[in-house]
Amino acid sequence: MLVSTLAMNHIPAQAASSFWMPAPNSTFAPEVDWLFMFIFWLSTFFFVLIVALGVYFALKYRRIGTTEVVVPSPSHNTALEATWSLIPSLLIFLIFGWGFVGFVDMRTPPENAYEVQVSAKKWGWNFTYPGGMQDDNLHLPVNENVLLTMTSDDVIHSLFIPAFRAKMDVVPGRYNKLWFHPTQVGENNLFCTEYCGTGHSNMNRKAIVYEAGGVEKKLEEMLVHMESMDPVELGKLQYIKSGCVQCHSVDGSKKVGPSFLGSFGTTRDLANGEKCLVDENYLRESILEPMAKVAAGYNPQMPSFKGQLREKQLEGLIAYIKSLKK
Ligand code: HEC
Ligand SMILES: [Cu+2]
Repeated sequence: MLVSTLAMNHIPAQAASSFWMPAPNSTFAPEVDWLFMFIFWLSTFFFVLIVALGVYFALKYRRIGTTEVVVPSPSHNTALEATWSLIPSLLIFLIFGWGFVGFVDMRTPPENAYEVQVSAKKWGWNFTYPGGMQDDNLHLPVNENVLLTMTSDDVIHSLFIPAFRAKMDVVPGRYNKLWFHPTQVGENNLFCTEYCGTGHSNMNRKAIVYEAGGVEKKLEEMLVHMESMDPVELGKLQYIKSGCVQCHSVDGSKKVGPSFLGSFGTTRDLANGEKCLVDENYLRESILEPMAKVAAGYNPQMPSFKGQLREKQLEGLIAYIKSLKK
C-alpha cells in the first residue's frame, strides 16, 4: 500500500459529480460550468429550431402535383438578414467576453499562494512541498490559493485535475504555472492528459485537499512513517512510487531497463565495452547519474533521480534491489 493512501479513510464526502461534470471543487468550477451549460443549451436550442423548421418547410412546400406554377421568391429581405446576422454576432461576443474573463483569471496567479513544485517524468509525478518533503500525490490546503510551478524531465506531459477545472501542459526546458483555489476537502483525480508513452496511464494520482494545517500534518506523518520503515519495505514502495516499475521488472523479464532480480553481485557489461560489478556504489550511481555507466544492450533512457529521493529512500531502493535474489 502506498504511504500517502494510509490514514485517508476519514475524509468527508464532497459535492457529488453531476451527469455532465465532475464534482465542482474549486472556484473555477462554477465559472467554467456556467459557460459550458450556456453554450450547450444555446446550441441545443438552435439545433432543434433549425431542424424542426427544415422538416416543417420540406413538408409544407413539397411539390404535390405537376401542374403548379413556380413563382420566383423575393431575392432578399433586409430586416430578416439583419436579424440573423446581429443576434448570432451578439451571442458570439457574449461567449467570447465571458470566456476571456475566465481565461485571464485562470492565467493570472495570485500573489499569495501555497506553492508546490511539480516535476513530471516518464512515468510519474513528483510534488515538492514547502519544507522539501516530496510525494507523488498532490496534498493541498482547502480555501487557499494554490500555485503549481511545473516542468518535465523528458517529454511533454500535462497535468489535469477535472474537479478543479484546471489543466496545463508540463513541458521540458521551461516552467509553466497553474493556479486554482480548492473549495472542498476530499480526494480528486489527477491525470496526465498528454499521451507520453506506454506508461502514460500510470500517471493517475490524487489531489487530496485537507482542512487548514492538514497538509503539514500529513507530510510530517509521512516523514515519520518513512523514517520508521524497514529499508527493504520502503524500497519496494519507492520502486512503485518513483515509477521504476515501468522500466525494471523484479521477476527477471527484460523491460526498458534490466531486471533487478538477481542483479546484485553480478558483473554488468557496459556499453563502452568495460565491465563493472553491480554493488551498492554502482546502484547508487545508476539511480543518480544513469548516464555515467550505461548497461550494454539498453538504450540510455533512464531519467536521473538526483534531488528527487531522500537519502533514506535511496538507501531503501538499494536495499530492495539487494534483497531480490534468484
Ligand atoms: C524510463 C525508464 C526507466 C525508469 C523510469 C527507471 N529506469 Fe533504471 N534504467 C533504465 C535503463 C534503460 C537502464 C539501462 C541503461 C543505463 O544503464 O542507463 C537502467 C539502468 C538502471 C540501473 C543499472 C542496472 C544494471 O543492472 O545495470 C539501476 C540500478 C536502475 N536503473 C535503477 C532504477 C531505479 C531505482 C529507478 C526508480 C527510482 C529507475 N531505475 C527508473 C530505465 C529506467
Ligand atoms: Cu505523462
